[in-house]
Amino acid sequence: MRRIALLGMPNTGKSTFFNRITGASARVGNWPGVTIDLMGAKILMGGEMVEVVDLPGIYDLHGFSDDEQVVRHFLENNAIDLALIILNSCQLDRQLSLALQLKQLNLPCLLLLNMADEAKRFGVTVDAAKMSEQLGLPVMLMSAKYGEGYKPAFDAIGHALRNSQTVQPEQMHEKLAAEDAIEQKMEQVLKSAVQIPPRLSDDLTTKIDRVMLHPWLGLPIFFGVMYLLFQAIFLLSKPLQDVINWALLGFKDAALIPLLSTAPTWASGLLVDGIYNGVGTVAAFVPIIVLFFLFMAIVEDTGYLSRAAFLMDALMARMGLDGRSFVMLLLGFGCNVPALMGTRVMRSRALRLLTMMVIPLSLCSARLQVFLFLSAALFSPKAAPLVLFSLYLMSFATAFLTAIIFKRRLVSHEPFVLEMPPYRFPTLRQMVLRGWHEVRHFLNRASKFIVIGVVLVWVLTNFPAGVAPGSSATWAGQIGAWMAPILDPVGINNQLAIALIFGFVAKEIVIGSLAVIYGMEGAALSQHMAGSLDWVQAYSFMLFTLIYTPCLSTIATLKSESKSLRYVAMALAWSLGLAWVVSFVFYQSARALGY
Ligand SMILES: Nc1nc2c(ncn2[C@@H]2O[C@H](COP(=O)(O)OP(=O)(O)OP(=O)(O)O)[C@@H](O)[C@H]2O)c(=O)[nH]1
Ligand SMILES: [Mg+2]
Repeated sequence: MRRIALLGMPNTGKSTFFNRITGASARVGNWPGVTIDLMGAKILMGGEMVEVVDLPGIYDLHGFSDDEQVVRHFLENNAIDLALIILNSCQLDRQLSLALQLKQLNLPCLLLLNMADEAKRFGVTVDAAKMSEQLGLPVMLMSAKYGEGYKPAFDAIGHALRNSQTVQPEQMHEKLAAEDAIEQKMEQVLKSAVQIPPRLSDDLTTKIDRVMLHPWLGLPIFFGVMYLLFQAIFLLSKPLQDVINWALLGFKDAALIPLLSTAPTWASGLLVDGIYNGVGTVAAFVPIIVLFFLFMAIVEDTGYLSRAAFLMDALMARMGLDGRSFVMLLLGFGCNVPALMGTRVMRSRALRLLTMMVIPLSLCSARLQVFLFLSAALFSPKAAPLVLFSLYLMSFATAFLTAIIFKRRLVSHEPFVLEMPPYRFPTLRQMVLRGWHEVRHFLNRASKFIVIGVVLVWVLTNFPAGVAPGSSATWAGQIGAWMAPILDPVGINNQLAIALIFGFVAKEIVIGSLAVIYGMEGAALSQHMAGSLDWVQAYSFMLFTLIYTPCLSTIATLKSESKSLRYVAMALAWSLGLAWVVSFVFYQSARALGY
């Protein structure tokens, strides 16, 4: 099969183009370093199957950050039929050198000058024909996001592919010591084919940034924006969640229970009390998770995250981190795994390790489900949002504390140069792709972890045979009793202890397993929990859930990204210890105060 590789600097629209040409839903965002790993997809082109590979952005072919290594490793191990070099038309003066470097690899190349729409807006003009003539490569001007010039570019790719010959890795070579020649060539091409005004006329970005990056107002505005965002998410998702709960309950009563009336008790118990209640309780949170990711995607795609990095950089530096670490913490609110992988753009290993140490404390959307559920069950509608807010604060507080404690061991001297991309606005198409991606991600996790988790919980709470389900004689009860000496002092009872064990695998299972343990779901489960726990216990449990350990996927990612078992063990031991101490202090103080 023939292969096309997408190469270029970060944030030039490679993934946007990849999504357009393959119909995939690769992550797109308006800051450098969104793609951190390769992603391939197959398409039919001129009657044959072609693999298109999206790669992380690179500044230089000889760069040494982990995402640049990914690209080098790819080039060293794969035959390529066509290199699509994607450049930002507005930054040709900085980016053309990479194209010339790549051309020296002796790969068949095609140059795509992306963001033609912005070039027009900012007053940059490019003569693609002249550039093509000078470089001896096909050059196409287009806009991957809005589709202008896409069709001719697509045809040109087909044409180039038909005329190209596969290049094996060992055939790629580069005449080194050609830096000067590259500079000269670049000057020449720029002079004859590109006109860049002395100042790019992006009034909009300048105007918005005058407010958003204001020395005093910047941070308050940032937190205000985040606050409104969360309010909007909760407001919009509540009715959706109610509809799902209603439908799930309706289906159970009208179809599932009658259908299983003749089945043996254990089978209907496993199917209804185990799988259906467990997965259903988790599924009710899908709308909020999807909305959450959509809103995050908007923030990401506008370029506001780069501003957040800028605003927080000085504060983060005091904790041994930098502005990018803060952005990764924010991304961790969605899911810790991509946030951990996003640290690949950092060149200093110490900085990377320190950032990866704090990311697992970021309150991810799976933990959010647990907190939404418990705060709605145990607190008044007025108090519940405050409870959630306090947990977000705790998430930051514990992350910062962790950084302060570990910064002496992990000292970095990497200077941080931040690029401020212009503001861009996501299109509906991009939003739909992103939303769909998250739904699929949930279904994937549901089928893997959540079903297995709730089935195991059901087994633990119903066996050995003959004991009363959920009683202290079950295996779950025995495990709970065994853990009691550690968890009693923090107010976590036996049932909650079982949920915590499974939360180790995936946090979604926590509420799923509570549904199974108590044998009910939805409103009935909330009411029951409200009757059997008081708010001090619930809050202590939430604190513990927030801090004690990230999920199994996060731990696996920590291991694969750090390549150090010792580091992972240290991160785990630290968070477990911290969780216990924080919950203990809270629980005992609250009790001492008479709550
Ligand atoms: N105005 C405009 N914006 C674009 C265009 N193509 C992509 N973008 C935006 O540019 C930003 C970067 O796009 P990505 O596709 O994530 O860029 P990338 O090259 O994959 O970036 P990395 O993965 O970080 O290397 C996003 O905000 C896109 O929406 C375009 O043709 N015009
Ligand atoms: Mg990308």
